[in-house]
Amino acid sequence: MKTLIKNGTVVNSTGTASADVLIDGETIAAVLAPGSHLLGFDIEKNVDTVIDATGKYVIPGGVDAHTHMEMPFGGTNASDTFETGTRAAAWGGTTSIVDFVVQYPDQNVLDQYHAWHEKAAGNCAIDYGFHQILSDVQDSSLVAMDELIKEGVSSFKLFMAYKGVFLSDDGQILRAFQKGAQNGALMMMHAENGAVIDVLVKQAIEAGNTSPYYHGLTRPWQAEEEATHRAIMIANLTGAPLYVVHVSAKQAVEQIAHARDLGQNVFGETCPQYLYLSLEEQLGAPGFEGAKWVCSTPLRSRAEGHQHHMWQALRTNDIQMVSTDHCPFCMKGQKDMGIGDFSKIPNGIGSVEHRMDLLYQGVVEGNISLERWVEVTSTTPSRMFGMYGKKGVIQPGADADVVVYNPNGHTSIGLNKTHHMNMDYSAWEGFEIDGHVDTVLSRGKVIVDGDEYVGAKGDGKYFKRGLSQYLI
Ligand code: DUC
Ligand code: ZN
Ligand code: ZN
Ligand code: ZN
Repeated sequence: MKTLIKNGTVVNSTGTASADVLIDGETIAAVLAPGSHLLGFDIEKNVDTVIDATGKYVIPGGVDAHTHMEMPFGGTNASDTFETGTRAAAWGGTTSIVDFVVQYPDQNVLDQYHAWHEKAAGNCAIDYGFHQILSDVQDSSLVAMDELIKEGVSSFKLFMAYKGVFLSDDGQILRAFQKGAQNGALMMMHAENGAVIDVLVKQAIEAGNTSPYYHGLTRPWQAEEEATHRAIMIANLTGAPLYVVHVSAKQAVEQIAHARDLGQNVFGETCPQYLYLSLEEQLGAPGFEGAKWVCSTPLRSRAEGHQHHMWQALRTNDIQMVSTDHCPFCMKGQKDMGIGDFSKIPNGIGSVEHRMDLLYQGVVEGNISLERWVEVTSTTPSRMFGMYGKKGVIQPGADADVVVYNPNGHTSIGLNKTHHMNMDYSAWEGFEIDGHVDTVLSRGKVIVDGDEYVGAKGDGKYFKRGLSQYLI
């Protein structure tokens, strides 16, 4: 099967050019001057399919490196399965995810890894890889880290919050980081001071402050800044590379920027919710509606300027990339467990479908360049997590994961508009995007054509990742 995407504007993180993209089977075979003939050979007459991308961008498919499909969490399961979540991702122009295998305390790391394969295999619309969450760092976990790297799991997430669920103490973090420094794994950190948060939460509930808004107030930026700093210091001490997930506070950004200025391998990820949404808007939501945006780290105050600062950090590379932390829950039957006690609201927002569009709106509004859009949503995630060459770039030899994006199209986001995630609300209701995902190819196969999903479950395959290709 040969496909020619002709007359488009190919956008890579390194630059933009008018070019045709020739796909042979699952792979990009050539990027050519528009209308070129190869050695007198008329390409267009010799392909099976021609996609006309006149006036459109041709970009590498999105790589969302932070998802939680069907994760057991907060007394329930994240509402998207690998099937529904990866299909929604495809609709939105994301062609790879890296999901988190969870080890809860007392669970065996490798058993969990195999269990995640069972959930995902044969169900995904797009390619997927795994990170491993370690909730209980013991000798066996450290041995498992070596084993998992051989399986293509080259990044490990630890938590400084969620006591009894995920929390590691600083000694455990040190040991895991020592292992990462030794075997080359990228260490990922949920950086919030859990002990401080737990007391603030208890005090708020006892004082009768039970509404969703208090979720944010009891997870203050100081708890994020302090934990980010502590993680950076433990990484510095051990020599492990560090990737801080879901950075929301501008003070945490400053910690990361400072460490980077000193030459340390420290990286930061933010999410669309920390660029667009705020604590004030959550406060303004009537009744229990604020639960829709309960996630951790929490939404931050717009008056304090976190969102503005985050866009800036994304431009200057103080923050390297944008993932979703896609962790969807329905209001009915899930989020509503926290009526009367915000601490019982399952933490998470669903965005896997909208990340490419939301960040493209950042291009339209002058917050990032076109090339930076591709870089933070596709190229850097691919390099960061050892997928570059195959994912995150339009070049010969890469997997033909390609999105034709129409800058003259429009996307209205909302529950009864574009919404394919398995949720009974949209955290992004009413967002209007001055662009549209027109066509999505996953390894050469068209899986989204216009507004129709034309792929099949099981199209997506496990991606065995290498070590990070982003280290200094
Ligand atoms: N934050 C969330 O919002 N959900 C899942 C776990 C996390 O760290
Ligand atoms: Zn987290
Ligand atoms: Zn997460
Ligand atoms: Zn559409």
